[in-house]
Amino acid sequence: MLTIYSEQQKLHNPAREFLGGDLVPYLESPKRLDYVLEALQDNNLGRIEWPESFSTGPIARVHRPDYIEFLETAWQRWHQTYPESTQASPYCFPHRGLRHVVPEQIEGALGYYSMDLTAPVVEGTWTAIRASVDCALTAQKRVLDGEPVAFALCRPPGHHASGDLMAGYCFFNNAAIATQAFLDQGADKVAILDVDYHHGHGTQAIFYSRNDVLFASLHADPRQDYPHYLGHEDETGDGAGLGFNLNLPLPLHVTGWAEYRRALEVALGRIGEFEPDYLVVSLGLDTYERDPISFFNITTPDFLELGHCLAALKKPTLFVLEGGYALEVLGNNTVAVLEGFSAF
Ligand code: OKP
Ligand code: ZN
Repeated sequence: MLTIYSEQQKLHNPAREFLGGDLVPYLESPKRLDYVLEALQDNNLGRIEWPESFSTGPIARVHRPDYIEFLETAWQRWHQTYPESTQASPYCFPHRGLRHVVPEQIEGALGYYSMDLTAPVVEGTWTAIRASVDCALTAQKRVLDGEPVAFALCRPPGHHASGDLMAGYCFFNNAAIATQAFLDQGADKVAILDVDYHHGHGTQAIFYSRNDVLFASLHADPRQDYPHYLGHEDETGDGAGLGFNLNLPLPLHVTGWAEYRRALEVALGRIGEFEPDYLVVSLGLDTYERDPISFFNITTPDFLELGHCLAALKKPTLFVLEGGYALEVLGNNTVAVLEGFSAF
């Protein structure tokens, strides 16, 4: 399987994140890429190529121009205000009853463009998030040009980023940008299947009133885990998009492969019925039984099975990496899905 990867993605390297009331080492670390690369190479999964560089044009199809400009300049503005600081984080948000106007000052602007504290901006963030989008768009282009399947080895991930909000380690929504690129280049319908443990609420929000994109997601019940405020079963789409959003929230601790597989069949059935031209998979490996921040019980052999199930759709498929934080097995779990897909 063709993989697209850029080393520049490692430049986003925050030291810490806020978790459980403390600052802890940043879980979404550049090392994730090394583990996946190593496993791809050890298992001879196929060619690994660098991405082409794209302009911000395809990003602007999904994200607001002021949000893109904010991300480009945020580090420099923060650095002028706090020269000693190594990462920019908001501390204050335009919550209920407050004005939704972008403040002039950087901290206020950071809060305006952030849903939470888990997407800090550092010196290398802009370069890395552009490279991550480049990986997704290059892999998308290869699939459009006839490659039956490609893997975008993206980092930072993207599925929590909406049109103008960063959240959950995500800045630009790689999967959404690639999906929109398929549509802009002639596709009529694209299905996104999000198998990350966390609900891809950014992707959902981006396509919520559209019927040319079906968004289907299997994830931890938002009543029990992040992103907490979106991802419920009754969110089925809006306007023309009604019926084109499928959420399958699953309970923590008791969800193993048998339960997961049943929900997966529902999602695959709906995708089959939708008859998409392309399938985009938001591939999170944090459903893994020993993931440090997640509570499903999916094993490495289950991931192989997941790959098989996805291949049964028989659609040109773009895999985009999202989460997965059990570092030592992240590579093997990723390879399991991709091998399961190819072996079908
Ligand atoms: C990003 B991706 C819950 C902490 C949640 C943020 C998780 C972001 C996940 N106790 N922290 O979907 O893997
Ligand atoms: Zn996740």
